[in-house]
Formats: sequence, C-alpha cells, structure tokens
Amino acid sequence: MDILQRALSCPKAELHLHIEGSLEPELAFALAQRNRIDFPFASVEALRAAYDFSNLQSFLDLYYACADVLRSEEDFHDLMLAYLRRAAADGVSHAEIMFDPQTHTARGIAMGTVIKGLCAGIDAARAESGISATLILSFLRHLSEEEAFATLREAEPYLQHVAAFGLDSSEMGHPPSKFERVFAACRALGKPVVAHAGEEGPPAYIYEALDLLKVSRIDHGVRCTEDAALVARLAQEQMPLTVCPLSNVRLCVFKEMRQHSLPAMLAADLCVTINSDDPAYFGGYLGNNIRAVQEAFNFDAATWARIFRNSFQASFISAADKAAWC
Ligand code: ES4
Ligand code: ZN
Repeated sequence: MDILQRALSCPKAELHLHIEGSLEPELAFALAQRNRIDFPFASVEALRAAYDFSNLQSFLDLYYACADVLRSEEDFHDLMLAYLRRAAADGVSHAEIMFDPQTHTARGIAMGTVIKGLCAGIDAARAESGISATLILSFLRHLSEEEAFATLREAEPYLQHVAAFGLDSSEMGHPPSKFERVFAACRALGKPVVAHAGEEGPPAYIYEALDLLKVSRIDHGVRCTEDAALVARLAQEQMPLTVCPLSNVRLCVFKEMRQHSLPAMLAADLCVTINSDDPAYFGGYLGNNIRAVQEAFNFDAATWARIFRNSFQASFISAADKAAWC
C-alpha cells in the first residue's frame, strides 16, 4: 500500500470540527423543506457557487445563514450522524466536535434541543460503526462576555454531555483576553478549554490563549511561525495545534497549499494535528485534507504516523485509551 493509502486508513482522531460546518447543501435543502423554511438559495448548485470566500468573515456570514435550517432535535441528530459516517470512512475512530449554541439559542432554539439532538446522533453513529465522539461547547467571540456567561448558565443542566469548552467565530478585534473570566469559570467546572488563535489573528492572540485562557490546545495557531520565541515555547510545552489545511487555503490564510506553514511547524517539533474544520464548506473531510497535504508536501510514512499519534495524544480521552491507540 502506498503512503497516502496507509495514511487514509490509519486510525486517527479529529479534534477540530464545527458540526454546523458539516452541513452539506443537500442536507440544508432537505431540512429547509422539512421545516418549511424559505431558504435564500435557488438550488444546491447556487448554494455551492456561493462558497467563494475571501476571508474568515465572508465564510462565517454564509455559515450562520445556513445554520438557520437546523430547528429540531431530529435535525441536529441527522447532521451529527451524517458527519460521523463520513469521518468513520476516513479512519476517524474518535472525534471531539465543536458546536455553537449561541447560533441556535439566538434564534429561539432551546439549548436542550441542540445538545440532545447532537448526543442522539453520536449514540446512533457509535452503534453503527463503533466511532466515539464528544462535544466541545464553543462560545462566539464576536458576542459579549455577558452573553457567554448566559450561555454557560443555560448549558448547566447538560454539562455531563460537554467534554470541553472552546472559542470561535471572528478572531480579529476579539482577543482571547475578552473571555478570561468566562474561561476561568469553565475551568472551575473541571473541564479542559481550547480556543481558536492565530488563524487570522497575530501571535499575540496565541500568547493570550495560553497565558490568560490556559488552553489545552490551540485551534489553528498557524501564524505562530511569525514568532520564533512562541514556536520554541509551543515545542517545549508540546502544546497541540489543530491545523486545518484546506480551511486555511479556502479562507486565504495561505494563497496555496504549498505556502502553508505546516512543514515549518513539523520541522520545529510542534505537536501538530490535521483536521477538517468546516468540511462541507472547505472542500472536504479529513481524507481530502490528507490528500491535499500529501499532494503538496509528499510526507513520509513516519510523519503521518506522528501526526495521527499526536491526534490521540492531544485528545481528551483517558490515559488508558491513549495508550491503546498510540
Ligand atoms: C470557524 Cl474556520 C473558523 N474560524 C473561526 N470560527 C469558526 N467557526 C466555524 N469555523
Ligand atoms: Zn475552526
């Protein structure tokens, strides 16, 4: 078997995936019809044609608009099951999945509807293929600290279903420091925290995520290579970075895959993982990210083995389960 085929079939964990970003146009149209919603696109093709992004915000505008078709517990179940089926086909045996409750509660969808639906999808997928998955409740950083605290309060009855907390949405102008107190409250619940930092934002935001939010992983972090001292620290601490190659190219963080900082990050001994972010919007699931990276960089088998070992090491599964996978 060649290196690519082995990489595709190797057991791996996916640690950076927004469930709302796995909403395929076909499912979006089906849910719009089921929920009798006037969807502002004429066809699946017209919607796909709108996937022409110039930066993070241009994507987020469409991503939030499409999420409007998600209304019932069944919708969230169907979305989750569809993602986990595709992930399992790419060799994913464990996924830690972000969801944005504020995108839904702001539209009058109850927190319980979102979480119960997503958990039902996780249970169905596990029964089908054995894949395991947990949820990361992510706060929208363009909203206020007060709104984040209100969301945390609404989630209280469901915290047994929340493995960790995250921070996503528009990065520029919304530094991690804005959520220092929210994240302290999350950590006081005994849960790990992660944050998007250094996707579009500067290395200073990565320092803030480490020092103020006390994250266990940095989501993206690809701009760390602009700061040698930061790279040295991330390597020394073996701080995991959840890199999303196709996302970075689609959102113009890098002009093309060959310009991605991934090889430099690996050369600097960083704990890199590869993930799909918003696969319905960015050109594919984990398998397609692996194919695109291999086409650009032609990694050897040991590098792929290291990346997938990192994915389990960086996950929030038990030490015993890590030992079994690594
Ligand atoms: C996101 Cl790529 C990205 N960055 C920040 N927030 C997000 N939410 C969904 N995808
Ligand atoms: Zn993301």
